[in-house]
Amino acid sequence: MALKNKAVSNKTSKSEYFELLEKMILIRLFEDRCSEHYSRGNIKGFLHLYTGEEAIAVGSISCLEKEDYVITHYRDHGHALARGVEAKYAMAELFGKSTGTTGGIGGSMHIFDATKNFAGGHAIVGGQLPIGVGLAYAAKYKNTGAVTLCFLGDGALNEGEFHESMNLAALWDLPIVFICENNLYGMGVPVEEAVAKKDIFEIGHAYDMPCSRVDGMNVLEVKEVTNKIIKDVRNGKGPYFLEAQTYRFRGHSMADPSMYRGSTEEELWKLRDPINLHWSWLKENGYAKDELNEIYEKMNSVMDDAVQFATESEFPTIDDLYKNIYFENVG
Ligand SMILES: Cc1ncc(C[n+]2csc(CCOP(=O)(O)OP(=O)(O)O)c2C)c(N)n1
Ligand SMILES: [Mg+2]
Repeated sequence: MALKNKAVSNKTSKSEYFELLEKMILIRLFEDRCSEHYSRGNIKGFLHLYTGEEAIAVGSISCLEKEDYVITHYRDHGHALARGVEAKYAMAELFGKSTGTTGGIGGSMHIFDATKNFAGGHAIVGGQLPIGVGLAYAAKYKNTGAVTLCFLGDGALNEGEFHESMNLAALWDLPIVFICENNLYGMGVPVEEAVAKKDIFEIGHAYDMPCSRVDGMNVLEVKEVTNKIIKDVRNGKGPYFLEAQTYRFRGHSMADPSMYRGSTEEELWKLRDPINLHWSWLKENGYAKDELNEIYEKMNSVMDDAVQFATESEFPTIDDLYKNIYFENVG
């Protein structure tokens, strides 16, 4: 495990550096509130938190334009917030309220916001991949210039549709970046017991797709690397496969006490907390002094508002269950 936070070239402005920090703290506090309200029974169903992995969504999504697309797996709160989905609508969705991003019908794993080109939140492992390829195909066909960032977990690497998606994306030279968030486990299964390829990013070679690995705990490195990739993809160089190495600081879901991994491993990774790493970098490089408490206060107040909004919103009605459904009467 590389423990150094690499310096990156100085093309990002001070306000952008702080924006990255704020976004990561926003996600961290959002997940803390989710955990609290799951325990209180206000959030029901499955809940998978993104705590520890914030730098990947924040660093990469910060490089996108408005017309670009983001699509992801079920651990989706971080990607949604990084893409600009407002915390109060995401929280209302988790509370199952009609003001949520999918009217309270989707829940934690299905946050969706067409106004932000955020195409979900998909609960089936690998299910987002062919849809992401479809978004990229549409962009190429319509010549919109949009790039699709398609996130997946290491667990999706063994799904057939991962390989079908990689193949079609490469065959058709589509403007898509696959970002594999390798957090070392798929539920409780260590990645080395599930994936035959040791250096995961090299799977891209099987499809003649350019590929590399990035430190997923270092927001500046993620930003710099994905920025270059996105530029190339936008300029017609075809798809890219990026492995981001990371770690989830909590169990797979709220129901998982994480008994399969050692506390030493967890503690070692927590030394590389992406928020602390970025904060230290900002201080060491003269960008920050003592603003951290103020940022936490500001983000905590965003969370207070989000929880209040979610609490005071109404549940959907029984009639809402029958809206937005495709069906064909074959009787
Ligand atoms: C097709 C399918 N198989 C199994 C599951 C059950 N399942 C939910 S999450 C998960 C593990 C996925 O791990 P990974 O992709 O590494 O994501 P992470 O939870 O580590 O972020 C599994 C097997 C599912 N949702 N879909
Ligand atoms: Mg995983």
